[in-house]
Amino acid sequence: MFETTYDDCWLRYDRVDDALRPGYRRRLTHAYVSEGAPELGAVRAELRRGLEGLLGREPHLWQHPPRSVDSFLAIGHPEEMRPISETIDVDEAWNLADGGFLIRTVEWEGQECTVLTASSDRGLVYGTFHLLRLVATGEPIDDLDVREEPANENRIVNHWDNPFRRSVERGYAGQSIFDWERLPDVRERYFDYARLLASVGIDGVVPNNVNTGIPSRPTENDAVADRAGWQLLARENLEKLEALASVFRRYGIRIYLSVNYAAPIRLGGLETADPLDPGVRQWWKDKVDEIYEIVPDFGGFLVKADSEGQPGPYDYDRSHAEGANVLGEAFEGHDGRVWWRAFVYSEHDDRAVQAYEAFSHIDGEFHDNVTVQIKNGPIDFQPREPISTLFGAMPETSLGCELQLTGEYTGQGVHTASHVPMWKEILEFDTHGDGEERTVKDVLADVEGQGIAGVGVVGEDESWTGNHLLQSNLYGFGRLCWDPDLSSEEITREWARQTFGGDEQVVETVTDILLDSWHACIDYHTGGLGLMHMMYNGEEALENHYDPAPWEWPEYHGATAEGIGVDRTSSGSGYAAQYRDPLTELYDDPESCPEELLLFFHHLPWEYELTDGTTVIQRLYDNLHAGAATVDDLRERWLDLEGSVDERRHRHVTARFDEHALQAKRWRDTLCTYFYEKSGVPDERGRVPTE
Ligand code: GCV
Repeated sequence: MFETTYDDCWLRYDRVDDALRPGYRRRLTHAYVSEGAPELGAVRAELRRGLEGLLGREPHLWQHPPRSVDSFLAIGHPEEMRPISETIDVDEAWNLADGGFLIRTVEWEGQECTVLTASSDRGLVYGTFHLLRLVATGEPIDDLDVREEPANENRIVNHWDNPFRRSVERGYAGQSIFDWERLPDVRERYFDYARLLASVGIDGVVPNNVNTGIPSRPTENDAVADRAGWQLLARENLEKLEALASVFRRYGIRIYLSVNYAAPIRLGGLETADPLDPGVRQWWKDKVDEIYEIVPDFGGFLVKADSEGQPGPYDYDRSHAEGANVLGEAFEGHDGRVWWRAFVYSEHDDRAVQAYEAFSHIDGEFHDNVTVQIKNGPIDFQPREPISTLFGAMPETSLGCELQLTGEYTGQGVHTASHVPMWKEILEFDTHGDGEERTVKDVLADVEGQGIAGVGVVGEDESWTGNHLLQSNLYGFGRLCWDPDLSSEEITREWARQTFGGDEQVVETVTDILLDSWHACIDYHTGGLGLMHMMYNGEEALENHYDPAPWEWPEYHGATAEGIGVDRTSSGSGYAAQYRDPLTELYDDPESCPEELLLFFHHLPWEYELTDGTTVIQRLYDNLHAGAATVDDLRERWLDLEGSVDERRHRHVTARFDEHALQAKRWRDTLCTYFYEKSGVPDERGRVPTE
């Protein structure tokens, strides 16, 4: 089948330095790998590919311990192979969490041996990628004592891809890679995508959009509007799903589906989708049983209900717990889970308070196999938001955190904006859940069935992500889900080293560009004081959110002639009161509210003085200018790498930076002009907007 060409991303496996090669070769040229599960096939294939690239020589793969060599690698389950069972603590290995692995340097019968073992097949895959990463980043492997377990039980990418139509909602990297028309024929690209995901520990993929009603073609004609996401539950499509699952399964990744809450009506021909109706319950149960007959390791459902036009339990006057539980019950007896999104609006005027209103009072009412999936902030993936109050409000529920890898509001695949530092800030945020220190990452880690979901970023584009530098968001997402204690810098360096090779100046420059990019993005998109949602929406609403248009949604920034910001304190919209103490107090008072969120929580006079004596309006001007200036600087730093980065990728990223720099100025000038027109207060530094 015809395949477009595409990048290897961080799995380039470029040849390691001459000086290091002999040491690695000695340890890794001979590999004794167990057989059996499909994942072991993936392990062997990756070793061949990776070591050939890195060391210039394919490894010899053995079915028994190689006797005539000094040193070898052994990969398998604890009791399967003597070099492993006789050198490591078998119980320790079996007790590792699903996906965890050990890599140790041992001596066995006079030979040096690097053993890699795990309690699950996917653990062996992750361990193999880990070992290859050590080599690719030039780390020593002579005396390994690695013990890794994923911090989050579920690590899932949610694609907003519209099946058959192959468009991607909020996707900026070309068409969907998933070709439902041709499935069950599988594409090479599925394997490579699975490799990328598994290499950073991702274990689940939802291949279709949560908006399941988007028809296959933009048409009013019902006859051809019959192939939308909700139809993937139909038997003929489940067979296609199994073909996809069979590829991802090799890498320990499970496939899920976004489903439509009205499926019993649309697909099953019932008259209702009321969750308390016995016929509806039975329909979901039968459907789930049918799925498992076809896809034995099916992961579960993702549901967007009662949100932005999607059907849901409110249609029948039922709560979200009642709505989700009928699906949860259908999964009883199967190893699957329902991911129920909390992205739900309510009647309240302020969108920020709405999800909490819909969900906090039903904490503890969800079935064991339902996870409530909460967006990181209360609005919608803005460059910076306060953390959703729901993370501190549902201790009795399995929670999932939903992050966005794609850049709907952060430059849409054009702007270089690393989300990794933003995610770190989110995961480290202290919710004060039980009146004690409880960061979001602790809240997540404490309950069974928890996890992190990320809205996907890849498409048919050669770079996968629309911009080579944004591959780092996919990489960083996986790495942080696995280990939220890694620093943004460690993750970004690791990625840059594997993606751009060992030239230290390139690695350092790329790392610094990415680490500085998020703050720049906040500054020129928002002014850095907690404003947000000032983008253009327009006619083609679903495809926009790129250009600045602060006049479109005045309720989000609250600018008047007197002041700016939205009163979300306890006496305002009440959002601050949804936090646990002492956060409510902290945000309620403009004196203690962190400056970066000040105007999210407070409506203040334009000339309100900040701690250093600068006024609000002046700080907005300054930050907007600083953001755009930083983008110019990031672009310059990238241009300096000409000749050190291959021409193809250098040209591609340069073109993105050219547009990024223009667009950052457009945001700066539009917002400065708008704030000036509203406030009448000129920039004391005399900078005049050009637009
Ligand atoms: C998938 C925002 C986005 C929509 C998205 C929605 C959601 O409204 O703009 O494109 O729909 O969030 O998360 O469900």
